[in-house]
Amino acid sequence: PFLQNVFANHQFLHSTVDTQFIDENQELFNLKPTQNRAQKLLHYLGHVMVNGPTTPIPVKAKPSSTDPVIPPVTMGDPPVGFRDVLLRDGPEGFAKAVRAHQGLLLMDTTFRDAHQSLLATRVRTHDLKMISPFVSHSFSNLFSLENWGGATFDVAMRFLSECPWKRLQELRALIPNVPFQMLLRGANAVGYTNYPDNAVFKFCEVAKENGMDIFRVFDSLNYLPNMLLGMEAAGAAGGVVEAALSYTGDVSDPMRQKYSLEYYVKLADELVKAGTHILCIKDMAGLLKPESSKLLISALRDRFPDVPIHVHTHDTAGAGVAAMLACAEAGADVVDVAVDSMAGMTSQPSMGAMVACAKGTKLDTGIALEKVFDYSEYWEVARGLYAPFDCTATMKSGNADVYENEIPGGQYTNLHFQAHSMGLGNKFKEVKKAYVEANKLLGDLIKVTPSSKIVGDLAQFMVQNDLTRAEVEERADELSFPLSVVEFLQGYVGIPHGGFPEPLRSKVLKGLPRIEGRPGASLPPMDFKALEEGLRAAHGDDITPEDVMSAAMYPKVFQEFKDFTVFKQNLISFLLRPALPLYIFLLCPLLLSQVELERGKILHIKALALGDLNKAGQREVFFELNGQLRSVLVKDTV
Ligand code: 3PY
Ligand code: ZN
Repeated sequence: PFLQNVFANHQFLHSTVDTQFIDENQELFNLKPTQNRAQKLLHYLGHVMVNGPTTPIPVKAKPSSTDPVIPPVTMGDPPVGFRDVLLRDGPEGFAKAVRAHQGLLLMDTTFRDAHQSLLATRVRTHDLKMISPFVSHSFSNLFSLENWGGATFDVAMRFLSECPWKRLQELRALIPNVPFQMLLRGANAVGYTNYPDNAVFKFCEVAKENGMDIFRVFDSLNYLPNMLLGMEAAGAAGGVVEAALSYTGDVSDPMRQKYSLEYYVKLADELVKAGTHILCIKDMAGLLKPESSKLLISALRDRFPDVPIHVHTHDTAGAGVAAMLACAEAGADVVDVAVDSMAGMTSQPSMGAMVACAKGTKLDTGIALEKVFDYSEYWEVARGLYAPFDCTATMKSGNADVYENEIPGGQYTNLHFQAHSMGLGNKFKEVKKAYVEANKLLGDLIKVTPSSKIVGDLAQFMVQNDLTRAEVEERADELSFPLSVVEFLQGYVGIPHGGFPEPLRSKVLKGLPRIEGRPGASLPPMDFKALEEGLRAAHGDDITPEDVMSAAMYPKVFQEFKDFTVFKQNLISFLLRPALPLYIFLLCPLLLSQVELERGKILHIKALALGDLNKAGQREVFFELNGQLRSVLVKDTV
């Protein structure tokens, strides 16, 4: 780049110069990696051409070619909603209004958990935006719309080339009246591991500034210190704190008493004592049956008459509506649903079914069923655009075996996809059985991101190595366990209820260090100033506080996102139908002619040919870049 700068220099071209010329023209040292970025871009394209789109779970189904129809929206401002109450009366006043509300309130998960569970989190902002005015006008009486957090944060950058913050800002502008809700993984924020405390605080602050209202805070082991940290962070940001007990086991089964009614009530005591505005039961695997719902919710209702209770579930077994009705009858104020065409199976129970079942009773939701039908029709067609990511490509129904294996909704879908994409469709049952055994080995854990992944990793390890639980226990000191399992045993995730499994822990760890107490407490604070400076040096001066938080959560993912964002956004302008999933076009780089890498910097790219597989398992991909032949070597992983 330096020599190119020299040759492009006006003074150099038009006069006789000596070396002083270099001292006088400092811009020659402006070595921003344009070349480098072009090369990275070719690498990226080459990778897509050789290995297909960067997705862990591609299936062969084609996206539908029908665009969804947006139902008509009445003119004018949307009706007043609970967000107006929140803005006027603050979190405490909001909680009071929720508790005083007659009838059942709903949270709609269509914008987050539903597609995280059914469509591998791939729904783009575009499709959310299109239907947002309708949501704002038709469902102003929702308790909230869950539209952020959980896996949506990293997937947006990683697979959709979208800024998650921009999604939040855009949806906020379109839906001013319905509270927004996000899923915060306690001390793990929106990541998979503990962050320094100040990163969690800052994250919540920036989320609140960008329009987030309600923070559902959980910890994957129900480890109280981690939960308290997340609650404090959400509260300090001015958000509504919704502390969530992650539910596992079966409180109605006297044989399963590790996670008993007393256990949950005691934990709820701590969360209420810590000042949660709302108490949530997070049934991430969909294990609540009508009877256990009744027991659990009545116990909590009696104990905390003034605290709103919000219940989350998944419909994996098919009993979701029955369980949520039982919760509502036992005194829950809010339950979670997804619009009909995005509901059922590993997603939430159906909004339409819930609205219809409650209609005319004391639980009446006040939601118009005809509006739900229109909403559902939009999503039925929009869902078709994501067919390659849709779990129904392989999964045909839910399954009551979830009561045994306790696999959370999203993970159930992922494991099913994985078993099928490895040609092990008939092995899913085996994977699920191994999951049960792995859970027992680890001491019967609460299983939700990331503890669910630890159990899943151990299960996969057992299937791959053909190991039984007894064999793992016996040979624990010689086996080479997945890193996630080792780190869990070291204490990096927190301390599980009932402590770590022994002698497994000692056998696996031997001399490895053990974390005492809350893992984040020993992490040094994040230096945001240094982070921001680094980002400015790498990406230019338009780095925002939101970018800094993205990089704080996911440094590498953010870097790649930033390197390619202009390119990929440009790519969108090549889309014939903007509703088509972006990756379809990433598969067709031949469609490209020019790419504006950044404003004014245009690259002309043509994909020429794909070379044969070499001995190292790589292929050479040939391009023409600005008229010059270029090639990149890409590892063929297919
Ligand atoms: C997440 O952490 O993303 C979840 O949805 C957990 O249930
Ligand atoms: Zn969920």
